Amino acid sequence: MITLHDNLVSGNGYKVRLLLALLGIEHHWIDIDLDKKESRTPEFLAVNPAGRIPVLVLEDGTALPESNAILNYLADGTGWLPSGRLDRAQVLRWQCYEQYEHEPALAVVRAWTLHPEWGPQDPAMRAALLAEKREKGTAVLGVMDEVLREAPFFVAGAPTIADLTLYAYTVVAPEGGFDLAPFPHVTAWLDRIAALPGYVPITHRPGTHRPG
Ligand SMILES: N[C@@H](CCC(=O)N[C@@H](CS)C(=O)NCC(=O)O)C(=O)O
Repeated sequence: MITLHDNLVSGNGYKVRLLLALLGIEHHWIDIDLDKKESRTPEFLAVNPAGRIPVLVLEDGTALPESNAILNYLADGTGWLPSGRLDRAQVLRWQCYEQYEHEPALAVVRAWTLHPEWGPQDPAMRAALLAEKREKGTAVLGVMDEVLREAPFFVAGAPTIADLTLYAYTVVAPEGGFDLAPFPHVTAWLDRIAALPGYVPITHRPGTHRPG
């Protein structure tokens, strides 16, 4: 059986948890306690030298880190990854956008809000970085709202892993102080995702397995 190394607070992990639930794929789930730095132990670094969750470990022991790579692996051959060349490129486009523009703003502001001990501790530097990330995050939400004004989902008019990639840290953006009310097309899209059969919220805890 496949195994997901993960943590419930992680939106990157949530992307994968959500797709596993939507596809109904049975899996082991291992909770990696980030506060206890379990992602940096020698044992975990042997699984992912980058020291990050999520990591999917396949039946043959191959470890696949990076949330969006895992989504592509799991979605291959399903409706969550379109078969057309251009549609697949559009999925990749939104996954690149998420990693470069969306996650570094929305996810980082949330992480530093939930965990004041994370990020730079110099008050002036922290305030300046947070202000910059809030501005960028608000701009990203504006881009998403414009796209969703014209289409119900990001690619090919149907839900794909592009949506799950963008959904995970958008739905929890208010935990970082982002107001979603000015983005009605984004909030309507969040509702459409939450209505999908098999949907689970970020707080849903799969059966937990501790190593050893
Ligand atoms: N680009 C990676 C980012 C993964 C990532 O940032 N993981 C965080 C949790 S969301 C983590 O493992 N942090 C613990 C650490 O860095 O030790 C992905 O999309 O999976």
